[in-house]
Amino acid sequence: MKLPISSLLALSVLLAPSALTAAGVVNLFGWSEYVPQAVLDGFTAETGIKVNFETFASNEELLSKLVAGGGAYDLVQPSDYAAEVMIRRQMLAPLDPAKLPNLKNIDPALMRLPHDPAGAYTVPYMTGTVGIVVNTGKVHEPIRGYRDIFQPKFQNRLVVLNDSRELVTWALYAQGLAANDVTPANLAKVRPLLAEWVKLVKVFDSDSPKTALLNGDVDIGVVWSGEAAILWTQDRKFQYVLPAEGAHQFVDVLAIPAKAKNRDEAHAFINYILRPEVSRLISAAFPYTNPNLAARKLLTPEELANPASYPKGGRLETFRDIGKTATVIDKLVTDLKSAL
Ligand code: N2P
Repeated sequence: MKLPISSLLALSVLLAPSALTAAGVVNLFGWSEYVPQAVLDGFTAETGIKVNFETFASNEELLSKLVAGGGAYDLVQPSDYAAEVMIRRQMLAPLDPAKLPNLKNIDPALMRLPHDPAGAYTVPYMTGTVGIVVNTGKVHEPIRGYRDIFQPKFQNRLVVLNDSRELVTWALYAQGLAANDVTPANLAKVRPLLAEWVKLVKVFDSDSPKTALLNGDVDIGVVWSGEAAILWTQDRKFQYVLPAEGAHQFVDVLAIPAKAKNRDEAHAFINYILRPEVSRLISAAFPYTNPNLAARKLLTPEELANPASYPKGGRLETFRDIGKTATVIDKLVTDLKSAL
């Protein structure tokens, strides 16, 4: 039997659902509020590859799950310093550049950073900062840094990230120290300060700290820049401030665990999100700093003018792998919180 081309095409459309199931799966472990559902759906619609998506709210949560051997993930989304830990512990598979032609879109300045000097294991997803967001409708005094907000007058008016390393970093900065100066002596120094700070906080939330600000439950936050950027799009009264003492800058990446089974699918996903028109959708939903220069060209002037997404100036530092001290920091903050 000879079929015309048109009916063959029709037939392939009819067969598509079974072709979809045959096309495989990718198990993604990523940050909450960071990967738009539309992007996952778009990838599946085009490739037939199903995405199983699980989320975490801190690098330490990601690391402890993977170190314990949990989760059969094909793709993970650590920040720079957590990727550094995973590379050191041989927990990541080298990427195949031949399967990532869209990598050319990434800002070269964000490749081969200290966490992955050879650029062999990681692809930048989004970058951002951690800063202060102020509801200027409620707070009229000038806010420049951590010392201005962690004050008794703002007790119960603060939301901060539920993240031990972040909290300790802000206290280090407030004492004139650097983000990675986590010596036992410096931790002893920040402990009394942090003990006071945690008493002032109303909400600890890393997933969606914007919510408490939007609801008017609190007036000041120390949050991921993308959260502050969303608030600014909702209402210009939410102003973003990079703390004068210093601020954390992160480069969040995609990487493939060494034990991943579906490596081709994982590469296909990475290459998909590196497309400018896909990457711009990520920016539209979660307006962090987009490292994809081709995607940046597609952003609107308003998106590029968002002061939280594309801040100017600032004394910025990235985190480094601090080895076992990470556990010490976690215990310190957990102890202070449980004393509340
Ligand atoms: C997304 C948080 C991502 C930024 N909710 C933290 N590196």
